[in-house]
Amino acid sequence: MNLKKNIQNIKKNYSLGIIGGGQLALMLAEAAKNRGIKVCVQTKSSSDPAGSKADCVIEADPLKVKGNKELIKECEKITFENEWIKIEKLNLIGSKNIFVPSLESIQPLVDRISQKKLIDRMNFPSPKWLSLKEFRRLDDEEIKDWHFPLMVKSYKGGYDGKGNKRINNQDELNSFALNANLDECLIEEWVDYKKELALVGSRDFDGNIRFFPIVETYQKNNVCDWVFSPAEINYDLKTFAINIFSSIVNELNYVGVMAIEFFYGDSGLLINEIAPRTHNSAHFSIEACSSSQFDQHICISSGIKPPEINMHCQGSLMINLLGLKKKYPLSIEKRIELLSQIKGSNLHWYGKSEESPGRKMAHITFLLNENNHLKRALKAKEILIKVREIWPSPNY
Ligand code: AIR
Repeated sequence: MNLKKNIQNIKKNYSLGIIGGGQLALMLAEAAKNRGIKVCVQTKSSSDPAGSKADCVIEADPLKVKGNKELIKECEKITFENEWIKIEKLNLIGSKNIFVPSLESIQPLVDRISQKKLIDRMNFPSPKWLSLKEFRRLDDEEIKDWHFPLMVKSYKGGYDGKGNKRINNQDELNSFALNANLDECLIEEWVDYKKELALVGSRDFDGNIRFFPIVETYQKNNVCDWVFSPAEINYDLKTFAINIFSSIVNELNYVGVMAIEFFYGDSGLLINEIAPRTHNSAHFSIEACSSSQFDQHICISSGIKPPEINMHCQGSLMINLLGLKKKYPLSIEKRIELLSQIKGSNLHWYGKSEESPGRKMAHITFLLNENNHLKRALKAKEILIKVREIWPSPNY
């Protein structure tokens, strides 16, 4: 497939189409603009975040084939900003070679069960799991290997902890199972990890893999609260994570940006989740790196060789700004004004029309120039306190 030729010789109106129009599509569209690449976005409304930066908006539900077909008509290549897609329907459209990453390569990643099966097949460590149906059939002997608390997760659509539930005892499990669709849930062992880590990288059409620094992420109520980069980890751990990433993208012949979230603790490194897209844990790369995750994905999906990735500062702190309750005393305008006054702040406002508790409304990044981890961690703590005085994490 000669993508380079496509880009120089564009026959359609837009180089790239993006299915979905949230904040990830917004930041992809911004990166495309920086490179003079024209993008068209398929999203429900042109007032969705990406609508303001895209060169064209197809106002259609991203899951509807009619809109997908229109997008395909307009764009040389099509990419995704999230994995809530109906691959079976896209497969039927008959323009398979237009998708980057390919439908085949994301197929095993779009639902949790097929992801887990892939991880198991490759013998990579991850929390023990069973489908809820299988779990309910365990006999008295088999169930002894499982201990409460347990985690139930829905197969699909589970992002930011949506569809996850901690189950503390047998009664809770029984009442959960009564109301749940057993075919749509899995049970996972509870992991007492010390840290959460994430690795985001890209793979281009020639098979070259590039990485952002491994980061430490911190979640509150299952949603990412802040991301500190680089994580303080030893060489072996870093190499293991990089090996896992490379093996997975190579196995799938995956092209584009991918993210892997890990737990790290007494059981070592465990894969938590794989996201076939740009990811919250690499937003810091917009300011901190020579090429951001969005730039990498835009380049690769429109057939341009992506630049190498270098971090041009010692570290960074990215803080998510999640929607608060209506009665929060500071207006959004005031919060933005105060946050922008903090020295070194880089605020990214997503332009969502409605603030609801926990919704990702914006993020703010600070570069850290202290020359050792401890000093950076102290500085990050200081910044986090300042930011949270203005815009706290929601307590639902
Ligand atoms: N997203 C995709 N997967 C995980 C996340 N957070 C981003 C995408 C999507 C947006 O979140 O950009 O469009 C949806 O945000 P919301 O606030 O409408 O739920």
